[in-house]
Amino acid sequence: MSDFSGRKVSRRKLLGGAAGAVAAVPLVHELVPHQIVHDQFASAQEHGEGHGGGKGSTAEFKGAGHRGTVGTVDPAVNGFDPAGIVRDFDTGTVLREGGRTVREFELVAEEKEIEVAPGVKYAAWAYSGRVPGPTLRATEGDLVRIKFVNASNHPHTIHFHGIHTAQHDGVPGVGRGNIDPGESFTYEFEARPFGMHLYHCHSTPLADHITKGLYGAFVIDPKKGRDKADELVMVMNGFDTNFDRSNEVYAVNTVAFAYHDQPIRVKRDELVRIYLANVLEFDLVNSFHIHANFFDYYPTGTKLEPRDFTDTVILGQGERGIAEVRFPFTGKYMFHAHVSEFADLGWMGFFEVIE
Ligand SMILES: [Cu+2]
Repeated sequence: MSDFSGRKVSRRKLLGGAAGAVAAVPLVHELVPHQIVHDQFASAQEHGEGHGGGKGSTAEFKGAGHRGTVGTVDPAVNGFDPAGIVRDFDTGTVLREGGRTVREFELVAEEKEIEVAPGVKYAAWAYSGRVPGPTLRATEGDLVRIKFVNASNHPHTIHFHGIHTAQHDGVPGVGRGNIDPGESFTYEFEARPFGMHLYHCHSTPLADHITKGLYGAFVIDPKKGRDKADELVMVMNGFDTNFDRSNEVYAVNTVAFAYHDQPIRVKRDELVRIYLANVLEFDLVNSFHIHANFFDYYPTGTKLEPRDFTDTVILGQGERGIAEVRFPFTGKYMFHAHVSEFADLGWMGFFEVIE
Protein backbone atom coordinates (compact mmCIF):
# COMPACT_ATOMS: atom_id res chain seq x y z
CA MET A 1 0.00 0.00 0.00
CA SER A 2 1.31 3.50 -0.74
CA ASP A 3 0.23 7.10 -0.22
CA PHE A 4 0.03 9.83 -2.87
CA SER A 5 3.79 10.25 -2.94
CA GLY A 6 4.32 6.58 -3.68
CA ARG A 7 5.91 5.80 -0.32
CA LYS A 8 4.95 2.68 1.55
CA VAL A 9 2.30 3.35 4.17
CA SER A 10 2.28 1.03 7.12
CA ARG A 11 -0.83 -0.05 8.96
CA ARG A 12 0.51 1.81 11.99
CA LYS A 13 0.72 5.05 10.00
CA LEU A 14 -2.77 4.62 8.57
CA LEU A 15 -4.15 4.18 12.05
CA GLY A 16 -2.22 7.23 13.22
CA GLY A 17 -3.67 9.28 10.36
CA ALA A 18 -7.19 8.13 11.15
CA ALA A 19 -6.89 9.61 14.61
CA GLY A 20 -7.50 13.06 13.09
CA ALA A 21 -5.60 15.23 15.52
CA VAL A 22 -2.32 13.63 14.51
CA ALA A 23 -3.07 13.31 10.79
CA ALA A 24 -0.09 15.42 9.73
CA VAL A 25 2.38 13.71 12.01
CA PRO A 26 3.28 10.57 10.03
CA LEU A 27 4.49 12.47 6.96
CA VAL A 28 6.48 14.99 8.98
CA HIS A 29 8.26 12.21 10.75
CA GLU A 30 9.45 10.69 7.52
CA LEU A 31 12.01 13.49 7.74
CA VAL A 32 13.19 12.67 11.24
CA PRO A 33 16.27 10.45 11.44
CA HIS A 34 14.99 7.07 12.56
CA GLN A 35 18.26 5.38 13.21
CA ILE A 36 19.69 7.34 16.11
CA VAL A 37 18.69 4.98 18.88
CA HIS A 38 19.36 1.80 16.93
CA ASP A 39 22.78 3.17 15.93
CA GLN A 40 23.55 4.02 19.53
CA PHE A 41 22.63 0.49 20.62
CA ALA A 42 24.51 -1.04 17.67
CA SER A 43 27.72 0.91 18.27
CA ALA A 44 27.93 -0.67 21.70
CA GLN A 45 27.86 -4.08 20.10
CA GLU A 46 30.80 -3.16 17.85
CA HIS A 47 32.69 -2.50 21.05
CA GLY A 48 32.16 -6.04 22.25
CA GLU A 49 29.21 -5.41 24.56
CA GLY A 50 26.64 -7.17 22.43
CA HIS A 51 25.23 -10.68 22.68
CA GLY A 52 27.84 -13.18 23.66
CA GLY A 53 30.40 -10.40 23.54
CA GLY A 54 33.67 -10.39 25.47
CA LYS A 55 33.47 -10.00 29.21
CA GLY A 56 29.84 -10.96 29.63
CA SER A 57 30.03 -14.36 28.02
CA THR A 58 31.09 -16.43 31.00
CA ALA A 59 28.50 -18.45 32.88
CA GLU A 60 28.93 -16.24 35.94
CA PHE A 61 27.60 -12.90 34.74
CA LYS A 62 30.30 -10.26 35.10
CA GLY A 63 29.50 -7.33 32.85
CA ALA A 64 27.46 -5.86 30.05
CA GLY A 65 26.74 -9.14 28.32
CA HIS A 66 23.38 -8.27 26.81
CA ARG A 67 22.73 -4.61 26.84
CA GLY A 68 23.53 -2.69 23.70
CA THR A 69 24.11 0.74 25.20
CA VAL A 70 27.30 2.44 26.32
CA GLY A 71 27.48 3.95 29.79
CA THR A 72 24.63 4.39 32.26
CA VAL A 73 21.99 6.99 33.03
CA ASP A 74 22.93 9.09 36.03
CA PRO A 75 19.90 9.12 38.37
CA ALA A 76 20.82 12.68 39.37
CA VAL A 77 20.00 13.84 35.82
CA ASN A 78 16.45 12.49 36.02
CA GLY A 79 15.90 13.20 39.70
CA PHE A 80 14.60 9.65 40.13
CA ASP A 81 16.22 6.24 40.08
CA PRO A 82 14.70 2.95 38.94
CA ALA A 83 16.58 1.32 41.83
CA GLY A 84 14.47 3.45 44.20
CA ILE A 85 11.20 3.41 42.25
CA VAL A 86 11.06 -0.39 42.35
CA ARG A 87 10.48 -0.40 46.13
CA ASP A 88 8.90 3.04 46.59
CA PHE A 89 5.24 3.09 47.71
CA ASP A 90 3.42 6.32 48.59
CA THR A 91 0.76 5.58 51.21
CA GLY A 92 -0.24 9.25 51.46
CA THR A 93 -1.05 11.35 54.49
CA VAL A 94 -3.36 9.32 56.72
CA LEU A 95 -6.29 10.98 58.49
CA ARG A 96 -9.32 9.65 60.34
CA GLU A 97 -12.72 11.12 59.46
CA GLY A 98 -15.89 9.75 61.04
CA GLY A 99 -14.19 6.49 61.97
CA ARG A 100 -12.86 6.02 58.46
CA THR A 101 -9.30 6.06 57.15
CA VAL A 102 -8.66 8.83 54.65
CA ARG A 103 -5.51 8.97 52.52
CA GLU A 104 -4.52 12.25 50.92
CA PHE A 105 -2.08 12.48 48.02
CA GLU A 106 -0.87 15.25 45.77
CA LEU A 107 0.26 14.84 42.17
CA VAL A 108 1.70 17.68 40.11
CA ALA A 109 1.86 17.45 36.31
CA GLU A 110 4.88 19.07 34.74
CA GLU A 111 7.04 19.02 31.63
CA LYS A 112 10.40 17.42 32.20
CA GLU A 113 13.29 16.26 30.06
CA ILE A 114 14.40 12.81 31.10
CA GLU A 115 17.10 10.42 29.93
CA VAL A 116 15.58 7.04 29.02
CA ALA A 117 18.80 5.35 27.83
CA PRO A 118 22.39 6.61 28.00
CA GLY A 119 22.50 9.73 25.82
CA VAL A 120 18.84 9.40 24.76
CA LYS A 121 16.81 12.36 26.04
CA TYR A 122 13.04 12.47 25.97
CA ALA A 123 10.72 15.44 26.50
CA ALA A 124 8.43 13.79 29.02
CA TRP A 125 5.33 14.87 30.85
CA ALA A 126 5.56 13.67 34.43
CA TYR A 127 3.43 13.38 37.55
CA SER A 128 5.44 14.77 40.48
CA GLY A 129 8.72 14.72 38.56
CA ARG A 130 8.76 10.99 37.97
CA VAL A 131 8.07 8.55 35.15
CA PRO A 132 6.27 6.43 36.17
CA GLY A 133 4.55 8.71 38.69
CA PRO A 134 4.54 7.79 42.38
CA THR A 135 3.11 4.35 43.19
CA LEU A 136 0.03 5.26 45.22
CA ARG A 137 -1.13 2.75 47.79
CA ALA A 138 -4.28 2.43 49.89
CA THR A 139 -6.31 -0.28 51.58
CA GLU A 140 -9.68 -1.43 50.29
CA GLY A 141 -12.39 0.78 51.81
CA ASP A 142 -10.16 3.79 52.51
CA LEU A 143 -11.39 7.15 51.28
CA VAL A 144 -8.75 8.37 48.83
CA ARG A 145 -8.29 12.06 48.04
CA ILE A 146 -5.83 13.06 45.33
CA LYS A 147 -5.15 16.74 44.80
CA PHE A 148 -4.06 17.19 41.20
CA VAL A 149 -2.11 20.35 40.33
CA ASN A 150 -1.49 21.04 36.65
CA ALA A 151 1.83 22.93 36.54
CA SER A 152 2.36 22.14 32.86
CA ASN A 153 1.41 24.02 29.68
CA HIS A 154 -1.23 21.54 28.50
CA PRO A 155 -4.60 20.44 29.90
CA HIS A 156 -4.40 17.10 31.70
CA THR A 157 -6.45 14.86 33.98
CA ILE A 158 -5.92 11.89 36.24
CA HIS A 159 -8.05 8.88 35.41
CA PHE A 160 -7.91 6.16 38.05
CA HIS A 161 -8.79 2.55 37.40
CA GLY A 162 -11.27 1.40 40.06
CA ILE A 163 -14.94 1.76 40.95
CA HIS A 164 -16.08 5.36 41.46
CA THR A 165 -18.42 8.10 40.29
CA ALA A 166 -18.33 9.73 36.85
CA GLN A 167 -17.43 13.09 38.41
CA HIS A 168 -14.13 11.67 39.64
CA ASP A 169 -13.28 9.57 36.59
CA GLY A 170 -10.84 12.10 35.13
CA VAL A 171 -12.25 12.15 31.60
CA PRO A 172 -12.55 15.30 29.41
CA GLY A 173 -16.13 16.59 29.24
CA VAL A 174 -17.39 14.69 32.28
CA GLY A 175 -17.45 16.19 35.77
CA ARG A 176 -14.63 18.72 36.03
CA GLY A 177 -13.07 17.24 32.86
CA ASN A 178 -9.74 18.66 31.70
CA ILE A 179 -7.75 20.47 34.31
CA ASP A 180 -6.22 23.49 32.57
CA PRO A 181 -2.65 24.74 33.10
CA GLY A 182 -2.35 26.44 36.47
CA GLU A 183 -5.54 24.85 37.80
CA SER A 184 -6.10 22.07 40.28
CA PHE A 185 -8.77 19.56 41.21
CA THR A 186 -9.19 16.99 43.96
CA TYR A 187 -10.34 13.53 42.94
CA GLU A 188 -12.05 11.58 45.69
CA PHE A 189 -13.34 8.01 45.88
CA GLU A 190 -13.37 4.87 47.95
CA ALA A 191 -10.44 2.53 47.22
CA ARG A 192 -11.96 -0.52 45.54
CA PRO A 193 -11.63 -3.22 44.41
CA PHE A 194 -8.36 -4.46 45.88
CA GLY A 195 -5.76 -5.25 43.27
CA MET A 196 -3.06 -3.77 41.08
CA HIS A 197 -4.40 -0.77 39.23
CA LEU A 198 -3.27 2.21 37.24
CA TYR A 199 -3.75 5.90 36.98
CA HIS A 200 -3.03 7.95 33.89
CA CYS A 201 -3.95 11.14 32.08
CA HIS A 202 -7.04 10.84 29.87
CA SER A 203 -6.77 14.05 27.83
CA THR A 204 -6.66 13.76 24.05
CA PRO A 205 -4.91 12.64 21.94
CA LEU A 206 -4.90 9.87 24.51
CA ALA A 207 -1.90 7.90 23.25
CA ASP A 208 0.25 11.03 23.37
CA HIS A 209 -0.76 12.00 26.90
CA ILE A 210 -0.02 8.49 28.15
CA THR A 211 3.17 7.75 26.24
CA LYS A 212 4.70 11.07 27.29
CA GLY A 213 4.83 9.68 30.84
CA LEU A 214 1.61 10.61 32.65
CA TYR A 215 0.92 7.27 34.35
CA GLY A 216 1.62 5.39 37.53
CA ALA A 217 0.73 2.31 39.55
CA PHE A 218 -2.12 2.32 42.05
CA VAL A 219 -2.07 -0.55 44.55
CA ILE A 220 -5.14 -1.32 46.66
CA ASP A 221 -4.45 -3.84 49.41
CA PRO A 222 -7.13 -6.27 50.56
CA LYS A 223 -8.50 -5.46 54.03
CA LYS A 224 -6.93 -8.55 55.54
CA GLY A 225 -3.61 -7.81 53.82
CA ARG A 226 -1.33 -10.14 51.93
CA ASP A 227 1.47 -12.36 53.21
CA LYS A 228 4.64 -10.53 54.15
CA ALA A 229 6.91 -10.19 51.14
CA ASP A 230 9.64 -8.18 49.51
CA GLU A 231 7.43 -6.03 47.30
CA LEU A 232 8.44 -4.61 43.94
CA VAL A 233 6.73 -2.36 41.42
CA MET A 234 7.44 -2.83 37.74
CA VAL A 235 5.76 -0.50 35.28
CA MET A 236 6.63 -1.74 31.82
CA ASN A 237 6.93 1.25 29.50
CA GLY A 238 8.48 2.50 26.28
CA PHE A 239 9.45 5.71 24.53
CA ASP A 240 8.85 6.93 21.00
CA THR A 241 11.98 9.05 20.78
CA ASN A 242 11.60 10.01 17.09
CA PHE A 243 7.83 10.55 17.07
CA ASP A 244 7.05 7.91 14.45
CA ARG A 245 4.37 6.36 16.67
CA SER A 246 6.42 3.31 17.50
CA ASN A 247 8.79 2.89 20.42
CA GLU A 248 12.58 3.00 20.16
CA VAL A 249 13.32 2.36 23.84
CA TYR A 250 11.67 -0.20 26.14
CA ALA A 251 12.08 -0.51 29.87
CA VAL A 252 10.71 -1.33 33.26
CA ASN A 253 10.39 1.88 35.28
CA THR A 254 11.64 4.02 32.38
CA VAL A 255 15.41 3.59 32.11
CA ALA A 256 16.54 1.00 29.53
CA PHE A 257 18.64 -1.79 31.07
CA ALA A 258 18.50 -0.16 34.53
CA TYR A 259 18.17 -3.50 36.33
CA HIS A 260 20.67 -5.08 33.99
CA ASP A 261 23.33 -2.67 35.21
CA GLN A 262 22.07 -2.68 38.78
CA PRO A 263 20.32 -6.01 39.46
CA ILE A 264 17.40 -6.13 41.91
CA ARG A 265 18.75 -7.84 44.99
CA VAL A 266 16.42 -10.35 46.68
CA LYS A 267 16.90 -13.01 49.34
CA ARG A 268 16.92 -16.72 48.66
CA ASP A 269 13.59 -18.41 49.60
CA GLU A 270 11.97 -15.09 50.54
CA LEU A 271 8.58 -14.35 49.00
CA VAL A 272 8.93 -11.67 46.32
CA ARG A 273 5.73 -9.96 45.18
CA ILE A 274 5.86 -8.05 41.91
CA TYR A 275 3.17 -5.49 41.11
CA LEU A 276 3.31 -5.49 37.34
CA ALA A 277 1.70 -3.08 34.87
CA ASN A 278 1.92 -2.58 31.12
CA VAL A 279 1.54 1.03 29.99
CA LEU A 280 3.07 0.68 26.52
CA GLU A 281 1.47 2.62 23.72
CA PHE A 282 1.83 1.71 20.01
CA ASP A 283 2.65 -1.96 20.73
CA LEU A 284 -0.38 -4.11 21.41
CA VAL A 285 1.26 -6.56 23.78
CA ASN A 286 4.07 -6.72 26.27
CA SER A 287 5.24 -9.66 28.33
CA PHE A 288 7.11 -10.60 31.47
CA HIS A 289 9.35 -13.62 31.77
CA ILE A 290 11.52 -14.87 34.63
CA HIS A 291 14.45 -17.23 34.08
CA ALA A 292 15.05 -20.48 35.95
CA ASN A 293 11.89 -20.10 38.00
CA PHE A 294 8.09 -20.06 37.98
CA PHE A 295 5.67 -17.66 39.65
CA ASP A 296 2.08 -17.55 40.84
CA TYR A 297 0.15 -15.02 38.77
CA TYR A 298 -2.92 -13.06 39.88
CA PRO A 299 -4.44 -11.11 36.94
CA THR A 300 -5.27 -7.55 38.11
CA GLY A 301 -4.59 -8.82 41.66
CA THR A 302 -8.32 -8.89 42.39
CA LYS A 303 -8.52 -12.50 43.65
CA LEU A 304 -6.49 -14.14 46.38
CA GLU A 305 -6.01 -17.40 44.46
CA PRO A 306 -3.52 -17.38 41.59
CA ARG A 307 -4.79 -18.13 38.09
CA ASP A 308 -1.47 -19.38 36.72
CA PHE A 309 1.76 -21.02 37.75
CA THR A 310 4.02 -19.98 34.92
CA ASP A 311 7.25 -18.31 33.88
CA THR A 312 5.76 -15.96 31.26
CA VAL A 313 2.68 -13.75 31.14
CA ILE A 314 1.41 -11.60 28.29
CA LEU A 315 -0.14 -8.23 29.06
CA GLY A 316 -2.14 -6.03 26.69
CA GLN A 317 -2.23 -2.25 26.92
CA GLY A 318 -3.31 -1.18 30.40
CA GLU A 319 -3.26 -4.73 31.72
CA ARG A 320 -1.57 -5.54 35.03
CA GLY A 321 -1.25 -8.23 37.64
CA ILE A 322 0.65 -9.54 40.63
CA ALA A 323 3.41 -12.17 40.39
CA GLU A 324 4.63 -14.01 43.48
CA VAL A 325 7.89 -15.92 43.39
CA ARG A 326 10.58 -17.44 45.62
CA PHE A 327 14.08 -18.07 44.33
CA PRO A 328 15.45 -21.38 45.65
CA PHE A 329 19.03 -20.79 44.49
CA THR A 330 21.45 -17.91 44.80
CA GLY A 331 22.84 -16.31 41.65
CA LYS A 332 21.84 -13.93 38.87
CA TYR A 333 18.58 -14.58 37.08
CA MET A 334 17.41 -12.66 34.08
CA PHE A 335 13.91 -11.24 33.68
CA HIS A 336 12.73 -9.61 30.47
CA ALA A 337 9.98 -9.17 27.93
CA HIS A 338 9.64 -12.35 25.93
CA VAL A 339 8.87 -10.02 23.04
CA SER A 340 12.55 -10.30 22.09
CA GLU A 341 12.79 -6.98 20.27
CA PHE A 342 11.76 -5.20 23.47
CA ALA A 343 14.43 -7.06 25.44
CA ASP A 344 17.09 -6.00 22.94
CA LEU A 345 15.94 -2.37 23.16
CA GLY A 346 16.11 -2.10 26.93
CA TRP A 347 13.43 -4.24 28.61
CA MET A 348 15.75 -6.65 30.34
CA GLY A 349 17.20 -6.97 33.82
CA PHE A 350 18.45 -9.30 36.51
CA PHE A 351 17.52 -10.47 39.95
CA GLU A 352 20.53 -11.08 42.13
CA VAL A 353 19.57 -13.72 44.68
CA ILE A 354 21.65 -13.63 47.86
CA GLU A 355 21.61 -15.61 51.13
CU1 LIG B 1 -2.37 14.71 29.73
